[in-house]
Amino acid sequence: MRSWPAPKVPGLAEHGLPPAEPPLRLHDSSAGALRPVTPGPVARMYVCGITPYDATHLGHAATYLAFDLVNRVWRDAGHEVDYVQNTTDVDDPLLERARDIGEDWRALAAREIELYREDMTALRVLPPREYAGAVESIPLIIEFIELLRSRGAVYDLDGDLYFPISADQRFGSVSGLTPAGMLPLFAERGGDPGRKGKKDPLDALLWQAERPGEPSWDSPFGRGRPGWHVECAAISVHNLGMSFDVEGGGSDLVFPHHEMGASHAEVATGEHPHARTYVHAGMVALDGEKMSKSRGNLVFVSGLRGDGADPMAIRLALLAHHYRSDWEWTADDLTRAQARLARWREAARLAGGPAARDLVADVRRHLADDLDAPSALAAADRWVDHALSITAEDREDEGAAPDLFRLTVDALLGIAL
Ligand code: 5CA
Ligand code: ZN
Repeated sequence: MRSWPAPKVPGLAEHGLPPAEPPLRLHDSSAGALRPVTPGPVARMYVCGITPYDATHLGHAATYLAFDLVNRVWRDAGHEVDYVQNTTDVDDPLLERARDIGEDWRALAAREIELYREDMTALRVLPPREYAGAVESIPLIIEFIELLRSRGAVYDLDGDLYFPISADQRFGSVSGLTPAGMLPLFAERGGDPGRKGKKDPLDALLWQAERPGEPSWDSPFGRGRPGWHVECAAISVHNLGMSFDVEGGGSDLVFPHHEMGASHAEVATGEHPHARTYVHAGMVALDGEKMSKSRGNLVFVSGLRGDGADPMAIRLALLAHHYRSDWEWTADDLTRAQARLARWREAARLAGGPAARDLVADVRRHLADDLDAPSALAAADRWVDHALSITAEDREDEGAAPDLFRLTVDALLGIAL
């Protein structure tokens, strides 16, 4: 599926700066600790994309910005980045919404994906190399289920196919949860623990037999459509292989989605691990509740843009919160970001300014420390405060510094001034 246009990323090394250091460390959900990520020349990342039944809200945007920082830090360190993202363009909530509003589910998905592309472009998020829709991936998902079947890891329940978690000795290693901790989350997040006839309540649906009035595709196991977890397992392994560097998404995906995906992928390929690091962004809330399409308490990126907000201010507002924290959006977030953006622009327009080499090192150091964007923004604020406080004469001593400031916040933070 078509991705979106890439913003230019200036190379800091081309401007005579030393290579990036230190290496990136990220919080790995499976280890429950910070771990260095150590990619080869090509860093590989899979991030779970939207279910396109409603527009991109600020929670989605915050999550995609976190992984955009990973992408930028890796590029700055000289890696090529192979980034893959999916979009869940057939799923229960999408079909339900399409029915509710009397629109064809394909038209609804296409419209929302287009709006998402526009939002990502406006926020200057680097596009994935492969933007994979679930529908267009059905042949490779079927192949993947066949692979699981050849390993004896599929059983039939009234025409639906299930994955027995007993096939995976490592099941639970991504989330670190006990079965008692898993069950309520499984029920809450699309699972069917109560279905009669399952071997284990936590077994995951791989293929759902055709239901009247719902879309379905031919397969060796009859007409139907794939389950959710197997889509991301198949798309990630097909495009990136096993042991890719980072699998990412919001913290609501740790269990069951990333646990099941890893389990499917490891049993299907006989290799371990699915991803070397599992990275999860915190949840953005509004009015005390997690922002979610099903709750309807949403602030949309497109809504703010429509009201005239500068996308760079939206980006700064989101980056002002650490990606792993759960936080609540308020109108103040945008007001503060607009003021910050105005000051940064003012400093970037000055002829001359204080040396910015230390700033580059500070921003790199903060981002390498589990993407500490709030501290990186504070370091840029200090440079700006100083630039705006010194005399024109002093500024002239350092002719090229505002350019370096501008390049740094562009390359590493994605902020175009
Ligand atoms: N299509 C699936 C992933 S395969 C999905 O979860 N779609 S989604 O539209 O519900 O969410 C898209 C991404 O945004 C996911 O990574 C999800 O974890 C993240 N996300 C959803 N709600 C929030 C929120 N309130 N705050 C932060 N991130 C969120
Ligand atoms: Zn996913």
